[in-house]
Formats: sequence, structure tokens, C-alpha cells
Amino acid sequence: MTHDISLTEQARDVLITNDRGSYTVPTAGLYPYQWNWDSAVAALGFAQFDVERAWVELETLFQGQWADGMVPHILFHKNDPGYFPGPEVWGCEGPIPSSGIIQPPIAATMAHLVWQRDPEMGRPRMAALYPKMVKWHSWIMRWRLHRGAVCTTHPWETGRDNAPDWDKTMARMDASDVGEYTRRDTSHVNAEDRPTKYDYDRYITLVQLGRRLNWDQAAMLAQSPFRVADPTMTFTTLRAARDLVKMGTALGEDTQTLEADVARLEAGAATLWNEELGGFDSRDVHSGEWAGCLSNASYLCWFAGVENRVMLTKLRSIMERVAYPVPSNDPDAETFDARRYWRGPTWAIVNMLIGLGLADMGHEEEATDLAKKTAHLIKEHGFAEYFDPFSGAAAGGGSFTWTAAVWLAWAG
Ligand code: 2M8
Repeated sequence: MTHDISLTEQARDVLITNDRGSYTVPTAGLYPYQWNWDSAVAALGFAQFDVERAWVELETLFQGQWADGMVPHILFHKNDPGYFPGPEVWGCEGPIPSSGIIQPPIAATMAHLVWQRDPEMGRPRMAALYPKMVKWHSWIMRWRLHRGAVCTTHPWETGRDNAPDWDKTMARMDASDVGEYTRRDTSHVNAEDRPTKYDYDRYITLVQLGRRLNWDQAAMLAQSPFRVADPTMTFTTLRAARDLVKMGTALGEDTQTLEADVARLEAGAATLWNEELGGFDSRDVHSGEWAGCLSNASYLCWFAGVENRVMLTKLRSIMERVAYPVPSNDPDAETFDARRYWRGPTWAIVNMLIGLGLADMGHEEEATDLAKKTAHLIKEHGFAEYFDPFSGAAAGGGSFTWTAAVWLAWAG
């Protein structure tokens, strides 16, 4: 118990150390800016001991919202040469220098949870934030749907950068004109734990294309080779729609459009079911081809309020097969790599989203088991960015905001 109390203090310290005043960086050095879904989780972490600071985090994120409603994946508040690609590569013109893509829209869900910590104090803050969250949601519904599932236009948008989900799509891309550039990530952490140069060439090529097209969604829809309907974007958007309905109802707003969105997204989620794989999968919109990947995002179905017995059986099995579930890739897959970022390692943030969903859908036993195993992982191996699912060894950056926030809000 004493041990847990000290870990809670350490987790708070991680958040406070990564706090830059009105926003939180994922970790000093490697990620010196405000990342969208990291920040949403940071808000939930702060809400456990400083609700006011939690609201500020979300408000700062939405200060970066573009006029059309898009909320960028990175806000470059203060230039830092330690990260590539920086604002000069993206060439965006939002209210705060930013990237031109999004990230999984979990901010609405996190805002809903933050509000629950102190409903009275939070009411005016929520009233001000709500229309902005609805505007971002509408932007996603307008630009990113394919058969009701939500598409990603860049691997970075899903937050699962080098997941094998994108391998086939990336293999069809030509990145020969990318030119010279210097990565910064591999000067902060072990290159073996990071995406490869092959991947990076394609990430940067897509940034260059977006910039050339002035981040115009209609032009990108017509011209980008990368458009994949995926479980991360679809399940988090569906969950956001449900939470927006709840928040809107509590605020006395008309939620009819959002309710219709829920129905469209539910139908879209069903289109991600790959019968052959027996799981929720990513699907390339251009080729119609399945990725054939069972990832940790496949298990976000419950988070989205989607029940599935086959996935539950698979979850129970993976919880037995690896010491520290849920791995970001199926350990039996050829592409599995226990250390390389989103191709195998376990991520506390995704575990929390899966666990919240399991609890909501009445799977208490699995939810508790996952929270306990995540707590054990953090106790033994610290607030790392991610972990080897078999040994638990820490990987990537240390003193990581979302791992600390997960400890405070869910696992600890
Ligand atoms: C990772 O992504 C960034 C690009 O957005 C990177 O590697 O440079 C991912 O793990 C992503 O999910 C996360 O939000 C970000 C910051 O923690 O790092």
C-alpha cells in the first residue's frame, strides 16, 4: 500500500514535470509539444488531483482548433529543434502553429470524465467547450467516412504509427522523392525501438503531399494514396459521438444529429469486421484490401459500445498468452516485434481505453484483470512510453505523461 501511495506521488510528479503551464508534453526531449490524444489523457490524470488544471489542458488543445473545426495532432506552442518534423515542415496556418492531421478523438470522452469529477464547477467550462468538440466531430463526419467507418490519412493520425495495419498501403506508395531530412527521435531513444527509415520516408512523403495540397481535405481525398478505415479512428469517434450526446443532453442541447451519427458509425464499425481474421481490422479504402491485423485497437470495440463475443474470447486468450497484455500486434503474426513501437509492445493508454470499455459493457472481471496487470507492469517497470509484452521491459521515452495519467485515473 505504501508502495502504491509513493507511486501515486511519482505519477503526479511526472505530470507536474511535463506541465508547460497550460499544456503537457508527452515526455521531455523526445516529444516537446502538445499532442492531441496524449493531452486528453493528461487532462484525465490531472483531474484526479487538480480539476482546474485538467480543464485548462483541454481548453488549450481546442485553442488550436482550425476555422473549419479540425483539431490538430500536434500544437507547436514554442519551437523546439529536438523534434522532427516541426512547424516549418508542416506549413499549416491554424491559430497556433500545428500539424495538418488529427489523432484519435478521445478528447470528448476524457472531457466527459473530467466533468464527472466536479459537475458543478465544470458546467460553465463544459458549456464553452462543447460546441468546439461538436465542431471537430462534425469535421470528422464530413471528411473521413467510408461506408460509415472513419478513415485515417496518415499512420500518425491513428496514434499507432508503425502498426502493420499500414504495411500493404505503404508498400504501394512511392517515397523516392522525399529528399534529405534528419530524424530527431533516434537521437533521444534506441533506434531499434522506433519506426524504420522506410516508414519515415513514407510518413514525410505524406506530410509533403498534404502541404502541397494546402491540407485541403477534398484534394487529399482525391489525391492521397493513403486512406485506410481503421478501428482506432472508428471506435474512438463512435465513443465520442455517444459521449457528446450525453454531454449535450445534460446541457439542454439538441442532439438529434449526433444520435444519427451514432447510428452511422455503428454501421461503419460493422464494416471493419474481417470474418477470415475473426476480428476488427483495418481496410484500405482504395484497394478494398484487408490489413489482416489483430491489434490492440481491435479490442476497442467495447469502448465504442460495440459488443462482440468472438473478440471477448480472443481477449481472454491473449490475457493468458502474454504476461503483460494487451500487445499492439498478435504475437503469432509474422510482423510481431516485441520492442518495435506499435508492432508488438503494450501501451498503457490503449489498455485503459479497452478497460473502460469492458467495464461499461459489464465485463467487470476482464476489466479488473487488465487494470491489475497494467498496474503490475507500471510498478515493476516504471512510467515508460510502452513495454515489452512478455518481459515487461520499459521501452521508448521515460517519465511518460500518459502512463502516469493511466496510473492515476485507472490502474493505480
Ligand atoms: C507517437 O507519435 C509521434 C508522431 O505523432 C512520433 O512518433 O513522433 C505515437 O506513439 C502517438 O500515438 C503519440 O501520440 C505520440 C506522442 O506520445 O508519439
